[in-house]
Amino acid sequence: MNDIKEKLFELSELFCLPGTIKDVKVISHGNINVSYDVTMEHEGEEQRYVFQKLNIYVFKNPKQIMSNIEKITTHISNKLEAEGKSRDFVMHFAHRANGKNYLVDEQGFWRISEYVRDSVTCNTCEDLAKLRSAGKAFGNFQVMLSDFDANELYETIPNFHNTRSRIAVLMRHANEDPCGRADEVQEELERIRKLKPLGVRLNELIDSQEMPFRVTHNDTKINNVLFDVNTGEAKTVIDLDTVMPGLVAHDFGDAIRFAANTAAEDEADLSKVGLDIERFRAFAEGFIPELVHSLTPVEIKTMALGAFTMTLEVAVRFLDDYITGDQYFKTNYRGHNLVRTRCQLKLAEEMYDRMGEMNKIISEIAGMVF
Ligand code: GN1
Ligand code: MG
Repeated sequence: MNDIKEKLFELSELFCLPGTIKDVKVISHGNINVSYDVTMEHEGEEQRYVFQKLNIYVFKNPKQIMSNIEKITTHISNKLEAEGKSRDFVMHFAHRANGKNYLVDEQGFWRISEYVRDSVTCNTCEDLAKLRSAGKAFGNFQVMLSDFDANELYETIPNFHNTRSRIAVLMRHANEDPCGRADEVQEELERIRKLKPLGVRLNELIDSQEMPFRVTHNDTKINNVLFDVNTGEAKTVIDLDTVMPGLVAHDFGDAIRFAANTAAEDEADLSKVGLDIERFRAFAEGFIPELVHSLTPVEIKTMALGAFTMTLEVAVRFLDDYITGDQYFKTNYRGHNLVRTRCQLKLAEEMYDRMGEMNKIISEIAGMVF
C-alpha cells in the first residue's frame, strides 16, 4: 500500500490537485479498472477523488475514451446550464497543466475524477423505490444525449454488444482451446447453442435496419449509479468508458440482468439465482416513461428481449474469458469466470421462459399493446 500511496501522491501533484492526501481506500467493485477512493485535505476542507488506472488490455485506445468522456460531460453540463439546473452531479475529470485529462507513464494510463459529494453506490438493490430511481437516471442519461452527434464518438470497443460476434468468438476459442479448459465446459457451450437463435434476434433486426442506434451508456450496472446519501434518489450515472452508439435494449437489458437478479452476478449457489419480476417492473417504471415518447414501437417491443440478450451475452463473455485464460475480467479465484458464466446462463434461461411475462409489464408501462 505504501508504494501505491507514493504513486497516488505523485499523481495528485501531476494533476495539480490542491492539498495533501489524508486517506486512501481501494474500490473493489468493478471488473476492469483499478480504482482508489482518495480523500485530500486543503485548507481544512476535504475533497474526495477517484484515481483510476485504466485496463489497457480491455481499452486498447484509452485516449479515445478520454476524448469521448470530455465531449459527453461537456454536452451534459452545457445542457443542464441552459435549463438552469445544477451541474454538481456531472462527472468531472481533473486536467493537468498541459490541458490533458489523463497521464501515461511506465505503469499505465491514469485519470482522476472528482467524487460527487454526498453520493453512495450500491452493489445490490432490493429497494424498489431506489431501482425506479436508477431506471429514471439511466433513461434520463439517454435523453440528455439524444441530441449528441454520435459521429463525434470513437467506438472504444468495436462490436462491444454484438452478441452474434461474441458467440462466434467463443465457439472459435472453444475449438482452439488454448488453455485446455474446453472439455470442462461442453455442457455450457451446448446450452449457449440452444439459446443462440433468440440471442441473435437483435442482430437480425439491426441487419434489416429495423433498430435505430442511439448514444447509449452500454454498462448499466446498478453500481454505476450514484445515489444521494440523504434522500436515496439517484443523482447521476458514472462509468462513461463505454458510451458509444448502441441500442436502448442494451442499456435497459444490462441493467435488468444485474439489478433484477435475486443473487449476485457471480453467485455460486445457483438455487439463489433467478429473475425478480418486481425488481424488473420497478426499473422499467423508472426507465421507460423517461424516454417512451422518443422510442419506436420496435424499440419498446425489444426491451425484454434486450434483458435476455445481455444476460446471455455476458455469460458468453465470461465463458470466453475462462477458456482463454482469464485475461479480461478481474477474477478472485480460479474458476471465477466459470461460476459467473453458470450464474448468468441460469438467469438467461429463466428470462427465456418468462419473456411473455416481461413483455406484458413493458406493454403496460409503455401503454402499448403487442
Ligand atoms: C465490466 O467495468 P465494469 O466492472 O462495470 C464490463 C461490462 C460487464 C461487466 C460484468 C468495459 O463492467 O461490460 O457487463 O463487467 N465492462 C467492460 O460485471 O467490458
Ligand atoms: Mg465499466
